[in-house]
Amino acid sequence: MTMQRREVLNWACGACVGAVGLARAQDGLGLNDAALGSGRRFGFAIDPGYANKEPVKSLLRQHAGVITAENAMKWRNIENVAGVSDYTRADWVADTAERLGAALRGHTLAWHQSTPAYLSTATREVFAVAQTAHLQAMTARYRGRIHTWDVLNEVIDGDQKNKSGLRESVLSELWGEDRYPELFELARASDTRAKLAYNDYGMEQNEPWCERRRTAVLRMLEQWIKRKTPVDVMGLQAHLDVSRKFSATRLSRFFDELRALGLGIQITELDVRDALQPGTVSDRDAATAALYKDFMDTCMGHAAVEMIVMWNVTDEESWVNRGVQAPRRPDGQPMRPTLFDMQGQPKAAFAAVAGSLRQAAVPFDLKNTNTKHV
Ligand code: 9MR
Repeated sequence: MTMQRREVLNWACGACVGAVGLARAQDGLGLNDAALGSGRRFGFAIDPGYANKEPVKSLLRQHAGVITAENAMKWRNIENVAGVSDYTRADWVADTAERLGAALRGHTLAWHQSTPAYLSTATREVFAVAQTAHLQAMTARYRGRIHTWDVLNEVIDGDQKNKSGLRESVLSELWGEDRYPELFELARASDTRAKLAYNDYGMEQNEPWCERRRTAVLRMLEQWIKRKTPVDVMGLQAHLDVSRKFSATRLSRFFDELRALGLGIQITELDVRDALQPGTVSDRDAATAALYKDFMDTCMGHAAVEMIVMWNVTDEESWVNRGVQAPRRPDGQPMRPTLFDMQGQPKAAFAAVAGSLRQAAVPFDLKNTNTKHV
């Protein structure tokens, strides 16, 4: 299928979702309704544990036009024991997206952190067979339902000593860096309609380490595209931090650089950490809202940015307040990274994001993305 034809199908698929969105747009309250005004989508990553409970359930009904499975589609969660796959939770997320009339992002087919533990000591041959089988099973099972697959996640390590800027991991060791493009070829062969994304973090702010990561990712993508790898989208996770510098000019230039490679851009895991931000809750919320606004205005000012997905819905279930890896605030308070507080009430960040979506300076331009390299 030609890229143009695939784009038409993607667009048609989007139009169905849009019809649901338009019906809701009358009340003007939904974030996805606001995003549709400039041809974009807005949504959230969810997991079954909390997404079927209030207040998350109602917030999704009101605001979600895209759904990503926070954990349910990860390989380790599907196949924890060799040869035994359980798709119950992944299916629930896919069905929930459908019930909401939302597009579905598949996350993620290959990632060092989601490789099942039983494979960590596998030979390269055994690993290659297992990774291929997993990718093919997932893309076949959800074929026709996925808007975009995160094919490969987080292989950049701008700080590593090796010149390639790529991360050393179980994936680089057992699959091989030189074979990353094959993951996209396998995904395209199995699902010709889904857009295929490379997804990574730490490239949105204006810090030297972000600059190194941007340089490394552009170099990697350029090489892939030269060898005709079917990568359509750069997924920018956008786990932002209010204590880090931000430059709209620099981020916009990075968007230009990605677009010059023919790539679309999706913001895939947006949230704002405030672990080091001092002051009262309302001071912290004001600083967070200001960064949300600057970031969102930059995204809404660029034609290649197609969608914005938040990582979690409320501060209550946000990953930054959960799990061992969560960096804690010195005052012991939870962070306030999402648009809704612990009770699901909108915060200053909600108003900032809603305003940005409504006043988008530039519409998403389908024509000028995904066309050069296929
Ligand atoms: O939010 C996710 C958390 O619940 C999981 O424990 C963790 C490991 O699977 O993954 C988190 O999500 C990550 C995402 O898959 C990739 N980008 C970074 C996200 C936050 O760590």
